[in-house]
Amino acid sequence: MAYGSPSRIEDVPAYYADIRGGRPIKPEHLEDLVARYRRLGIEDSNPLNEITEATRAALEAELGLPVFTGMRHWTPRIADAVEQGLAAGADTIVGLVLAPHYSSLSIGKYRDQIVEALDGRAELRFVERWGHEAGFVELLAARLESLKHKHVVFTAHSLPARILEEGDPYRDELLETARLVAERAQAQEWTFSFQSESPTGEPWLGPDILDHLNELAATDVRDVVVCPVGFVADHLEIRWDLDIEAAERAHELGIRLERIELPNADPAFIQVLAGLVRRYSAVPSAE
Ligand code: FEC
Repeated sequence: MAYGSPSRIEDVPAYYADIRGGRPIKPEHLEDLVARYRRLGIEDSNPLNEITEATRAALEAELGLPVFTGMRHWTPRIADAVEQGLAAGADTIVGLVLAPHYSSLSIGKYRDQIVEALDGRAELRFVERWGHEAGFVELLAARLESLKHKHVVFTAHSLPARILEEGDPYRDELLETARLVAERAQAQEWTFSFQSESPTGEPWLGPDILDHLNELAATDVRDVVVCPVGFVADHLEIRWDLDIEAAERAHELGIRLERIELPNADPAFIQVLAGLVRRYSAVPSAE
């Protein structure tokens, strides 16, 4: 399961409406979103969804089992993937989200969609979290290897701050992945910040990467490498929020900013995903 991205530029309003779940959208927010997708070159096709398809195809080839893609906010929907799986004769379905850390507002929402779509018609083995998997930590650490002398900023998507009062494990899980990767890569100096806050009118988890760059500049940090730990592919939040917005802020502040390559459909990442599916398929009641 993946977040999903609009297929073409004219799909952006419907996609945004799906994300908002019926709540109103300010016209200026929609215009801004269309402009961001346009600047990333999404007109008649979307390379961001192609990465998800490449990941699906590589995982299917590695496992020798049918693998279907279901998007949380676009097509094919999670319900479509469930129907395809059932039509292929599945009596057990492993639900795996292409996002590593659990939050009730993230992985919990994917789970709600797959449980509802399945409606008890097959056994579901749902992977709730995988951000501390050794192979994932190793993959990110390897990408930091040649950059570890710089100040490392680990990032992940922000969420409304109220989740902390609800006891949500999201922030703790992210910090633990950051700590594990930093330790494995022997990073000398590292911090964590959130990114991609949405204009919903309530406080979100911080610090935001843009504010954090200001803080780093004030303490004379000049070489920064960003290591996103809460995303696995090059999509809008990476290619806009980091590669354009954060890069512009860093430039203004005199900071040299780089980021690691995301896992995308890298064979080493496919091995991590395949290992999870094998484990969850083999064990009657998943961890
Ligand atoms: O590349 C693409 O086209 C899709 C990029 C994309 C990813 C992504 C991942 C996450 N989101 C998460 C939470 C929220 C919450 C809201 C929210 C809003 C948006 C909007 C866009 C968007 N998100 Fe997203 N998210 C991506 C794209 N996200 C576009 C709406 C416009 C905007 O904010 O700029 C607020 C919803 C609301 O309005 O109520 C909450 C989380 C993740 C990481 C986990 C995952 O991938 O599932 C958490 C990729």
